[in-house]
Amino acid sequence: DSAAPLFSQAKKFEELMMVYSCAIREVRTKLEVLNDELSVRYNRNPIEFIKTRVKKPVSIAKKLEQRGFEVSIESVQNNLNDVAGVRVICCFIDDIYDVARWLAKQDDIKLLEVKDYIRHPKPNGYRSLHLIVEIPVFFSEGKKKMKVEVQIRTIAMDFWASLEHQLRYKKDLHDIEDSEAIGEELRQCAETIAKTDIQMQSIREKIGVFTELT
Ligand code: 0O2
Repeated sequence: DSAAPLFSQAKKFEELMMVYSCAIREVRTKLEVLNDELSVRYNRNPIEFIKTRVKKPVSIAKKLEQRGFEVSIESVQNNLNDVAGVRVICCFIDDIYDVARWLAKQDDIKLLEVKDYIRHPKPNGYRSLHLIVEIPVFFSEGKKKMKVEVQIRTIAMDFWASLEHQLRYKKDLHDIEDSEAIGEELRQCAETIAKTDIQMQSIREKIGVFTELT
């Protein structure tokens, strides 16, 4: 019986994670519907692929602690925006803004926040468009409004971010010699990739595909 409060907390946490994972499914479906419609109507596929994840309990606790918040179930919902994460990989830069606009204008979606790391890249070179949206999820006892972080990027931006993430997690860049030079090299790679993205976009415009659709 002394374990009862612990079990009850564990059950509540499991339920919260289930709700986040349902919210992810709702957003994913909306994006897939958009892509299917555009594919059939205009032979256009702005979304190359979608990755989703629910943040792991250890990462949730770490982020709350780092930010000075209490580590509790209520605190997760109140203080974290990225427990539910959807990553949308697009072909061209313009696709990113189109997808963001199409998603945000759906009337059951509330756009809470936009961080444009494409127009304003992070100092390390990171690029992506981040949206925090709120979406209702319907259950037997009513609906719950859940926050989902949607990261939208090109294939090229995803290539850089995935490798940089891997390198950063393998070893903390601050702990190694030449960390500044390595950071600068990574930033240069991001610049090169960004130039290529712009070039690909301009090639698409020259060929004239999809430009009639805005
Ligand atoms: P993981 O493992 O991807 O979940 P917020 O409280 O949400 O406003 P936060 O969390 O700093 O503040 O938000 P931000 O900077 O908009 O986005 C955080 C997420 O974006 C990260 O999640 C990464 O997924 C991605 N991201 C941001 N900066 C970088 C970067 O420099 N490199 C890479 N590879 N990804 C980045 P997490 O929780 O850090 O990690």
